[in-house]
Amino acid sequence: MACYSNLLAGSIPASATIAETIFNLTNGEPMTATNSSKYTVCTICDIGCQLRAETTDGKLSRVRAHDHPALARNVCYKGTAAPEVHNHAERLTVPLKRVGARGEDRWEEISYEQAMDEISERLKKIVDRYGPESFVVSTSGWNTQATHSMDRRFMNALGSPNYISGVSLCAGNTAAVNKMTYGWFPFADITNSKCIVLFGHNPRKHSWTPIYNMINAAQANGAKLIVLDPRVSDQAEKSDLHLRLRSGTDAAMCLGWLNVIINEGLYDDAFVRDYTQGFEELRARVNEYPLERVAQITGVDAELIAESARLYANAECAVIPWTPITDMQISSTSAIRLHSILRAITGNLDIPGGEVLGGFNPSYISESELGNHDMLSQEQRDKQLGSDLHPAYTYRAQDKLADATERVWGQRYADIVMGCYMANPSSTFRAMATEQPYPVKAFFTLGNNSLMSYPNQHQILKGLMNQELIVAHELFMTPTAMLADYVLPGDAFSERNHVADSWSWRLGLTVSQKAVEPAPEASSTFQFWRDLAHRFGFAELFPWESIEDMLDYRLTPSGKTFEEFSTENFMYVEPPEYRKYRKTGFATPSGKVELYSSVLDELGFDPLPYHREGPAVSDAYPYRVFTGVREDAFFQTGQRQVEVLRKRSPTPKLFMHPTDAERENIEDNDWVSLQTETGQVAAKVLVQESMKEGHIRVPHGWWYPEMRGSADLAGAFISSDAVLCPDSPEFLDYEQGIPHFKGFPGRVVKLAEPPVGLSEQVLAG
Ligand SMILES: Nc1nc2c(c(=O)[nH]1)N[C@H]1C(S)=C(S)[C@@H](COP(=O)(O)OP(=O)(O)OC[C@H]3O[C@@H](n4cnc5c(=O)[nH]c(N)nc54)[C@H](O)[C@@H]3O)O[C@H]1N2
Ligand SMILES: Nc1nc2c(c(=O)[nH]1)N[C@H]1C(S)=C(S)[C@@H](COP(=O)(O)OP(=O)(O)OC[C@H]3O[C@@H](n4cnc5c(=O)[nH]c(N)nc54)[C@H](O)[C@@H]3O)O[C@H]1N2
Ligand code: SF4
Ligand SMILES: [Mo]
Repeated sequence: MACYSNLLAGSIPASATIAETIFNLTNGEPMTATNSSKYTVCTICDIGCQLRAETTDGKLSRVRAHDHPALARNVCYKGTAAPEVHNHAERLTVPLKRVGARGEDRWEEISYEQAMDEISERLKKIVDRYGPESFVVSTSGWNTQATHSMDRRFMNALGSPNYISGVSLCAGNTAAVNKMTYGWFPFADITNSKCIVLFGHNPRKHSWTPIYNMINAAQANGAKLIVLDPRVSDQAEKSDLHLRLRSGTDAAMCLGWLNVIINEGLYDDAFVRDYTQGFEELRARVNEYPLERVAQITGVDAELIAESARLYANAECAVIPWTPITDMQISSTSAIRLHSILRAITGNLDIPGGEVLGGFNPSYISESELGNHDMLSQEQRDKQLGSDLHPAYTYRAQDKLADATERVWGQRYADIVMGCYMANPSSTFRAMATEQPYPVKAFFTLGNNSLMSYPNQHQILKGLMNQELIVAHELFMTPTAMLADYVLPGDAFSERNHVADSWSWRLGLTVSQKAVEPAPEASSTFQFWRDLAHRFGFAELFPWESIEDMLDYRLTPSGKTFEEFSTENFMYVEPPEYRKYRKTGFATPSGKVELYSSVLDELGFDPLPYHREGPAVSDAYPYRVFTGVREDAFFQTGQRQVEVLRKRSPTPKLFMHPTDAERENIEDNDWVSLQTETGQVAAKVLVQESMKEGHIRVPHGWWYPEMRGSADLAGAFISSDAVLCPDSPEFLDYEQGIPHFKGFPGRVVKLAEPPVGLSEQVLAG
């Protein structure tokens, strides 16, 4: 069973025998879906469980767990709430055109055709006047899934390099940085691993459920669990070793581990000799981080650091699964590189129970290929915002990997998790606000609540207010959509066909079948880009009439149409192949694992990883604040209007340690204002022993849909973490320009009264 859940959740099983068994199970086995029950990939969160969707009278009526026993536990209560989300009374169904001032939230209803004609005319004028680089697209792509890189294809045909995404704070930027070390972004084979290391990452029953199930399965098979988290998180509670490091010190911790592993000779000698470059330089760097220094930086006992490093390095096979915690801190590039280096020198790359380098799926045309990145000229690439200062995930850095990517993976572009050729969001919003280094005047946001999903919300607002055209493609009227000129209603996952390939991260194709019809004037993001492209004269590049045509095209290498594919398989998994690098080398300029990064070196950055301390706490701002600790009831900024979910979590909560609360004279349930140099937000306090002293957690993504009409942008500035997070240079990681969300200085002030206008439900929550 463990192996099934592993494979079917998208990873690769340990033995070919098991793989083949499941391969045979899932291929050629007729599906049992009927007209009233379809296999559908849930996109309420971004882990993509395949579920069953049932319909009644043309409406989604029930979503339940998979009928395949191996998948039956991959479901959470957000997924089963899909009917409440998709049939919600506030779902957008008709295109809206702004009639009031920007942000005033007054609209007229228009047809899809009129909206597309007007959007296209207005965008053409902006591009004629300011150049194609004045056009920005922001999307996370998880939820709109049917984009298929059509956004990049359109932008590249037009000549705009300015694509930004929430994945710049998630797996997208991790993918880009991983490529610098070994040319791909691996997916951890957790289930078959003997040691799992979670740097903050905290999957639970209702948060990234398949990963939670994989960890449980591995632990049941005797795997050890090491958790590094300032808090006693759910995963920390069931760990073998818990290291309560100070937030924002993950890179230092990894350097400490490497110090132990290298100096005690716990690395894989032969692998290091044959497949890496820069080991001696790495050794010298690591020796700058003796355990006493690391203990001082991280606040963790030196002996515990050593013990955990040994446990990891001595395990027969071990994984450090992707974590967003190192995506969002000041030493992000170094921390991500350090994870890669640890995986490599301990011999865990591309082995069963280790970190699998999947490569492109040979049965499916990749988004990287569909993006048509070659169409974008060098002149336009050079204008990509932020690439001058922070190039790591921009074309400027990633193009240096193109030859190697082609040599090993057969294609020049590997846009894994859509995160490898992005502009820098902070630079982009600054350009939108200030028109420096050039004017940016059109902003399209699709399936992304941009206002609240990057740092420095005040600057984002300024940038949005300075636009001549904003288009939002959404299921609901969000604070970002309220700032738009046009709001287009999107279809939801139960309303479209799709084949999910996990954005080239994992080797597996998962069918998602349309169960119900979308509203007549709603569109998929595929349709949106296709229809816009046709109005721009790019019809030849967008020859598909429908998503199904596009899926037929993408499935060409499999020899099947979408219809055939989706009736024959609910899932298709490539048979595993390990240690492919023995034949091909790694997709880096040297062909080796680059412990010393030639790409960073060429770009003028430190080619070796290091720890950089974030801005220090002070008397004025005495706490280390981190954002996050995902809430079970919601995905990111979403679902606050869905009653069945909202009642599980009605109110934003700020966590404090009892000692800190006592010092501040604050009690459980008090309303407080959390303040930084950039802004302030309000939340209710939850005093928790499990918090680390001196640390404060602010939740992500809170706004109040119920305040629409009574508060500006439905209360988007009352409790949103993005208001607090600065993006001035001292808060940005050098190489990527990633903001420091894990340990920025802040203070707490008790409020005499809660913020005005909050509902009874929020006040009581
Ligand atoms: N300040 C701050 N910013 C962050 C983070 C943070 O912790 N703090 N976290 C970062 C991380 S880890 C991530 S993954 C990103 C996530 O960023 P996003 O993926 O943008 O996440 P959401 O906030 O859920 O916004 C998604 C929006 O898409 C809409 N939507 C859902 N399904 C569909 C659909 O099928 N079609 C269309 N058109 N719209 C749809 C939802 O209504 C919602 O408003 O944010 C990042 N940004
Ligand atoms: N229900 C639900 N599930 C979700 C999501 C959701 O919104 N809701 N979002 C999904 C997405 S897009 C993502 S990216 C993931 C994120 O989910 P996780 O990876 O679990 O991240 P968080 O829950 O934000 O934080 C996890 C832990 O990091 C710890 N932490 C804080 N600062 C630091 C630090 O500096 N170092 C270390 N080592 N630990 C630190 C916190 O104490 C917390 O326990 O969850 C996914 N799953
Ligand atoms: S974990 Fe829950 S919300 Fe996420 S994809 Fe699975 S069922 Fe959907
Ligand atoms: Mo994320």
